[in-house]
Amino acid sequence: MQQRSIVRIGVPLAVAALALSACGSRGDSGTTGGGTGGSASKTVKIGVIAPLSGDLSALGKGIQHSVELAVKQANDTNAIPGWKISVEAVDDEGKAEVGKNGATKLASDDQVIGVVGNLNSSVSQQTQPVFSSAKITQISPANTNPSLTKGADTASPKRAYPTYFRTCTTDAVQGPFAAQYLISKGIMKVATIHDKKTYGQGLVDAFSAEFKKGGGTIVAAETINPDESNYQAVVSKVAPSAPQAVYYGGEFPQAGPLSQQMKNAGLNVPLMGGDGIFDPKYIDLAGANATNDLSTSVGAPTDSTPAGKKFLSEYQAAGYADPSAAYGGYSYDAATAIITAMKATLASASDVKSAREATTAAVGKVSFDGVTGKVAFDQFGDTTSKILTVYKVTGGKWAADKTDEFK
Ligand code: ABU
Repeated sequence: MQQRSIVRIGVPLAVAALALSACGSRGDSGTTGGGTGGSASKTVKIGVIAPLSGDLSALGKGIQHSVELAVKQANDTNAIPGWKISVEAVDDEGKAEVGKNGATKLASDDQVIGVVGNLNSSVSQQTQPVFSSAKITQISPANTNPSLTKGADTASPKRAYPTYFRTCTTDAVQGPFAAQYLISKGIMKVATIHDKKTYGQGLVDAFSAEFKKGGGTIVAAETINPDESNYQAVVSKVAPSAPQAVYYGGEFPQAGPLSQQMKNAGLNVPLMGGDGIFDPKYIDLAGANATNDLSTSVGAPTDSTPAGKKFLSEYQAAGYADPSAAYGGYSYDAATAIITAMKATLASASDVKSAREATTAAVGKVSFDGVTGKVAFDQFGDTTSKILTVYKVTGGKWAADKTDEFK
């Protein structure tokens, strides 16, 4: 038998905590402890905090199930003798306030040792202090805004929270990688548009600085309101500057319709964005004219490495209802980092809470070959990996065009 639970946090904190029991290893909604846990007598929890409902839920569920897979495998191999690991998933809806309430809920659970999440940088800005106060390790598989690790003053970087880590690289790398790619293709005039959120604005800033440094010209710089779906006004402002491409900072629910409305208005140039648009739903939303649109995403394509292929095959065999999506490998590696740390810190611990601080310290020292490559963290909590991929919409799918390490 496995413990399954789902917790959805509303504003104000309206908690619907539903505890279910189920057999088998499927985890198509809510949360699965997974695995046998051997003769475990004590329980430790890894939290997941991500959008499990709303526009970004496909990404969030990929995060949740990838953590569940890592936990199930750890329990099946009795990775931490005497302890059974279970997963507690909380829906942050991709919203800052909901995320903060969810973090508070997880932090109040004495069995939680670490969490994987959030997806959105703007949500993690609210959850970081909550987890830090509770000495709970937080590893994001998807946050790319640089300030989360290095603080707001990038000229004088200072670790923001000792409990925060991420397995994905940052927009300080992703934005310049995109700029260098466009310049290498002879695209020297670009219009930028962003959604005014932490991730989107930061990504456009990083892109623009590198693009100008490389001799390119930002011919227009506009913003959209992410709560709206009609972008005709911004397209009309950008089109007269005759850009060769539009660089968008934000996520696919807005980027897809923006691409479609650009093309329909005669602005028939590629839209390029970051990992926030790297999802099949972008192509569905953008429509037939999305061909040749571009995105970057963190790491190498998961199906391009032996470790990635193994992960995808095990994920599929586990029978989850949702794909692992853009951040599955990064989530699996984040959970593995916490489990690796727990192997040392729980061996002699009588309870979870007293092992939290040591677990954070141990996470900071992990070094292993994961699904996404070498998993290790620098002094800020950032991944040491700087590999990125440019994807191009080709034949109705995202196809990898260039994978490289950013230097
Ligand atoms: N990295 C893209 C989406 C998540 C974020 O807000 O950082």
